[in-house]
Amino acid sequence: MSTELTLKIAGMSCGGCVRSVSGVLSALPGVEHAEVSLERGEATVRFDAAQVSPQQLLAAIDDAGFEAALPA
Ligand code: 9UX
Repeated sequence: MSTELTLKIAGMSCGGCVRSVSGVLSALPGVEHAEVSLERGEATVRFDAAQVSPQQLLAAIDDAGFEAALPA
C-alpha cells in the first residue's frame, strides 16, 4: 500500500535544485512518484512505507544540500 506525503523543502533556488531533489527521491527504493515544486518549496512523494520511511526521505533531501521537514 502506498502513502503520500507533502514535505517542506528549504533552499531550492532554481530548476536544477528541483531536478536534484527529484533525482535523490526517485533513486530511493520504495519511492513510486515524486513531484517537486520550486514555487511552493514542497515535494509530494508517494512511497511504500514498508520499504522507505519519512525520515529516510528527509535524510536523502538533507544529504543533497537542502533542508526538508515534515508538514506542520
Ligand atoms: Mo540552481 Mo540549485 O543554479 O542546487 S541548481 S541553485
